[in-house]
Amino acid sequence: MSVLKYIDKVLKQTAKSSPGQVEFYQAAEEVLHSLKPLLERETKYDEYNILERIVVPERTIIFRVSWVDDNGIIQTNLGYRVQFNSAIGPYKGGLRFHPSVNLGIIKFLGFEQIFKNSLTGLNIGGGKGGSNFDPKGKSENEIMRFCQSFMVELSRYIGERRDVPAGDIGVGGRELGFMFGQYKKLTGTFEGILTGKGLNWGGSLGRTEATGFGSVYFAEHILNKYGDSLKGKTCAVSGSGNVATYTIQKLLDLDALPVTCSDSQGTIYHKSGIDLEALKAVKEIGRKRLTEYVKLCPDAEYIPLSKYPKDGHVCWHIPCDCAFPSATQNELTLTDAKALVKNGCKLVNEGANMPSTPEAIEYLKAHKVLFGPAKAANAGGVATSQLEMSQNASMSNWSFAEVDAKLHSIMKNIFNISYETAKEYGCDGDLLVGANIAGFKKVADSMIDQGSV
Ligand code: NDP
Ligand code: 2IT
Repeated sequence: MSVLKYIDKVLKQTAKSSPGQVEFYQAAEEVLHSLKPLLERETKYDEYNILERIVVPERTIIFRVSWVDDNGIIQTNLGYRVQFNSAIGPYKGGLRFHPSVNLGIIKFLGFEQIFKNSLTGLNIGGGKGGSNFDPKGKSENEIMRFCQSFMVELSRYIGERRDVPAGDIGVGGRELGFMFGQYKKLTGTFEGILTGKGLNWGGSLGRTEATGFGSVYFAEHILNKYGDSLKGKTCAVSGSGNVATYTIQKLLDLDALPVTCSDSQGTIYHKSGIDLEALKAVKEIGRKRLTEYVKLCPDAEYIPLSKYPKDGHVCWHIPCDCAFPSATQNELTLTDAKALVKNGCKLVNEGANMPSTPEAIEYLKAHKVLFGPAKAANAGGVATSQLEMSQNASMSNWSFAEVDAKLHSIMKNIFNISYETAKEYGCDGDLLVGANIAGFKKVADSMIDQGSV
């Protein structure tokens, strides 16, 4: 069977067995198509039915989460944990709490996580979980009760050598604390079953900053390869959560000029540069909307959703040299890619998971915009989670400088392996293909070694 026929056969089976899971199908289609140069050279993946196996999670857990709101009413949400692939290590990946969460979204994230985790060079398998619970507008006590209820079920399936969840959209230090406390109460043990923990109770210095910092280190490696750097570059950033905030912080450290950030209601355009302290005061500390930012920085502009271009995100229509989508999936569309190209953007570096649509990626590629694919560019977060696991296992605490140095070296390795693999397979400069092939090979070869499991 030709390679294309093999890929199409598996994608057809995937569509049939995962009806309506559009984000998962999108992720699978991208990965499988990008493996073409590898599959043309190596027939073993076909012989061992690796593609058929790798698109199916090893285990999918869906559970009810009932919790009591502040009015004494019992509310019900759905909880998920998809344990996708454990060929190279225990399942590892975040938990997302957002009303849009469904099985297809968790499967897309878990599937991406397999290859991302492999790229870090560390021994971590791929998993993801979450809930359609909406933390917005909930009191602290409601969030605590939800997290406790969620952990009652999740606790049956996790373990420091089994499955180690972390944060993602809507899940940060506060939520992880409530979940960790509940796990401890349920089991009577103090174990590193989550990462992103507080510094007083087993967390690692540098984990909070890691995804954003790592994303910027990755972007800097790309630019350096082409004889350029971030210094002096105007940068558009979307999102204003964990990844966006620390992307902005590192861009400022490197003398770049981040001029935007956004939340689900609107975008800030601050031409003289985002004020990091104001952003943290509003979002990280205050947990408020970005409309508050302009009260602290009156020279900044707030652009509400109603003024966004049709099918687009206004962030990408503001002239920039480099774009850092750091909010959510499919937030950078073809319309946006066209605006970026028109305004002379040189680099798109994906801090979020799958933020660019396939059409946008194709357009950026055709117009020679440098591209840092999500699996590589945002892998610094999960890599630092593994550093947290290492510290927990050895009962030690590393300094911020030590963790940051390791993060630097991991991001450099991820860039090198993505770049070199692309070259080896005749796709010079295509980091997306390079990252997908490099991430896949290690997992697929391990699956072959481990037999028909
Ligand atoms: P946060 O919850 O801290 O922040 C998310 C940000 O994105 C918020 O500004 C939020 O706005 C915005 N956002 C979320 N959903 C939507 C949506 N549907 N439409 C528009 N805006 C939206 O999450 P993180 O910063 O942790 O995660 C951001 C991205 O990075 C996600 O794709 C995540 O999967 C990815 N990622 C995260 C890692 C981590 O370590 N945290 C590691 C690797 C990737 P609002 O507050 O209005 O909802
Ligand atoms: O998408 C991701 O890589 C994360 N949300 C972080 C996962 C982790 O285990 O730190």
